Amino acid sequence: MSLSRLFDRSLLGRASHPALEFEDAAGAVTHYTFGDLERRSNQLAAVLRTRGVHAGDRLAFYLINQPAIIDLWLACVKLGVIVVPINVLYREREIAHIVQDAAPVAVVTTAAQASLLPGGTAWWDVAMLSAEMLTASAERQVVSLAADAAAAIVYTSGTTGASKGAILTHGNFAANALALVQAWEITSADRYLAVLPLFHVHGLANGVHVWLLSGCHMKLVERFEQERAPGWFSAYTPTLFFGVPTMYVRLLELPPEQASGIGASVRLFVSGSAPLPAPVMDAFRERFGHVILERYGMTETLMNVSNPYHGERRPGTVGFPLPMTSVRIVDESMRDVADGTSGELLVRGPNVCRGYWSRPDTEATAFVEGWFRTGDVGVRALDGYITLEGRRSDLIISGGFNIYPREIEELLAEQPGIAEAAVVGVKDAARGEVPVAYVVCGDDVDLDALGATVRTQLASFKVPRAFVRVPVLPRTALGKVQRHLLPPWPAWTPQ
Ligand code: MLC
Ligand code: AMP
Repeated sequence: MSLSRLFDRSLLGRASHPALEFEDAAGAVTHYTFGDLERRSNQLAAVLRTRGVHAGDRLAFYLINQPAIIDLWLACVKLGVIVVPINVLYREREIAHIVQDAAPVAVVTTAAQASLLPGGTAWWDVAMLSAEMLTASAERQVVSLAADAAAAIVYTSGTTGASKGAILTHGNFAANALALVQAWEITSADRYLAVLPLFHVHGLANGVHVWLLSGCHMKLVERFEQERAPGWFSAYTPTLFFGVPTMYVRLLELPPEQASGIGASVRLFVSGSAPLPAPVMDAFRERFGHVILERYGMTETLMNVSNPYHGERRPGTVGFPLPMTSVRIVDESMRDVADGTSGELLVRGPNVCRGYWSRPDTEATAFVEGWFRTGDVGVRALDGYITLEGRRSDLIISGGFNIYPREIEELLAEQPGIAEAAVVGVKDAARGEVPVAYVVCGDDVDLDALGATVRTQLASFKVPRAFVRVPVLPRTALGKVQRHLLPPWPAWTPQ
């Protein structure tokens, strides 16, 4: 069962239909039919075969949104090659871990971005691949695969500081796409405005896959830009928009007449990847005339729970389990709690990843009797609506991007003069949360210089908003840092 068979109803069945338009940062637009995408992916598959890439090999990409990612994804799906997306905001330290762990044949990137890869990383220029494709055979070859064959390894920040690669199978992606198309009533008549990065499952597994499965039309842009968004909405008139809460916060800054104009063309706005504050949902309904549909997912499980398409989309909740997905809420002893009582969410279904790449140790703790431990804490109301209340870990989500404090703390502790550090998430109106670092160091350590150093080594969203000098970190008798006892920021100023 190759995912590619699921996409055939569009790639083959709707070959002559317009499929994709891509607008680059300069505003130039290119158009593709489904037939074009079918041909291009066959040609790229031929190029990859010539370069010795086979089923089961890993191939990474480190690219800003562009059609080449679609070509690459489809070519790899057809060949059974395992794709490893790398966040384009990651820097050498973060990429080194992924490249070392997944051991891809190469990283597909641009000549400019290649300078950010760790020394010695094998990389292929996306422009060269595209040029080679033009003269390659367009003959279709689809490798026959089992549903549990890996299609992608997607790295997700791990509690240990180093991220882990969730192995997502052809079956996982297929189940997710089928569930969403059914639940959100997506058809070939839809027009999807794709602003989410394609290196995360929100943009890839939800966005790209519902487009390819339903055969609707997609407008892809390099990234969400607040200033350009009104123009995209008015010129493209999408019916479908998927975003993270930060994007909705940014859209609320538009003047009311622009907001109601945007609302007029759209059928469905979906939010996920981070909590959507109820006031944002209320303000959006007032300004755009739409009740945003909030859903809940994870890299490891794809989508789990969604508010209903028909019926009440209840603010502050994520709704009901999606078709084929089961959810339990359990206490510390893994016993089911009663409705109305908080507990950890466990998930089971064809959407849940096979495990972590080369990490049998973490698999043992991630699954309990076949149920995946999400680490998210929530409660189910008597009428079934699930509300997420927090997380068991220290995960910070900023603009929909995940940050594990431990990774930043380890980097800070490596810097000269820093004895130790603790990173916490503080509330931010636009991004949900932002990291703030508390560092134990003498007055001779220049905190501005420290910030500049961190900026060169971590993705920009992980760079602490502020560095606060403290004499000591508050700890429990067992030595665990008590983050809640750290002086509040920004009210507190260093002595
Ligand atoms: C931000 N930047 C990007 C980028 N997003 N660069 C390339 N691609 C992107 N998608 C860069 C900017 O160029 C800038 O760089 C810096 O980051 C800050 O950008 P900003 O626009 O000022 O930030 P902000 O207004 O906060 O908006 C950021 C955002 C972004 C909301 C557009 O955070 C975003 O795209 N978030 C989506 C995250 C996502 O897809 N998560 C899904 C995870 S899957 P510089 O150099 O100028 O600093 C998951 C499962 C699930 O969680 O349930 O979905
Ligand atoms: P990631 O590892 O990037 O896939 O992030 C997954 C995490 O994002 C989940 O474990 C949740 O903590 C969080 N998340 C996703 N959707 C929502 C949502 N609608 N509300 C609150 N948190 C969410």
